[in-house]
Amino acid sequence: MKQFDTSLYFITDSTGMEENVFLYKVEQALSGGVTIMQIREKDKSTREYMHLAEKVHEIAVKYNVPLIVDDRIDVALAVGAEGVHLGQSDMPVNTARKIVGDGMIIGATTKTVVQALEAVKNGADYLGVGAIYPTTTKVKTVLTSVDTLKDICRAVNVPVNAIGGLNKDNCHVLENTGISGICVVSAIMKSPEPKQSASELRAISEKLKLSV
Ligand code: TZP
Ligand code: MG
Repeated sequence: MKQFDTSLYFITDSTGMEENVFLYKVEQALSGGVTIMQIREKDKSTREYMHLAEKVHEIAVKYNVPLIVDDRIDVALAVGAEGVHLGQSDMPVNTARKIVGDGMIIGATTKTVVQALEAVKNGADYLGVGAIYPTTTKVKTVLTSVDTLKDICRAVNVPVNAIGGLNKDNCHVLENTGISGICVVSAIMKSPEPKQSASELRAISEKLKLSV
């Protein structure tokens, strides 16, 4: 059985950052209480993506935090990451499952109950649902209502995380939704104090989970 905790799911974005600054932020975030992490790179070559994923994985292992690779099963397998995250335009979850086997975590982005049920039937271990709020992070997405988020949480038996524009001041809308955690990019990545932000967000997420 795969064990992972999605309470505070941190997604990285190295855009415009020197590698050492990026890696320092990642380590700070982990030391602040991130429970699961995703490396998400949209503009890197395969070689560059692998290089960064290897570095990030080395740090994540020290904190015993699983690393999920966005979009790329090949990169995830190559660096020995714990999982892969797939959107609606990426490789279908059932195909990915055949390739990676049962041991690897597969996450899926879903925006409707139909998509959520399909992803879980096909072998997804957790779902990301959003965007709950408009986001400044580079992504093709539309807003998902909190009601839809609730419906998805009720419909599936895997962890469901909310994503999109979330920060410490606006997570209260997620009370009583049934989520297992929150996903954030900029609330940690763009914070001048990533460790403190991660620690605050972790506490907020733990409290939200108790509101179910
Ligand atoms: N999918 C939906 S919103 C989003 C992704 C990857 C980006 C979330 O970034 P932020 O900075 O936490 O709003
Ligand atoms: Mg994707």
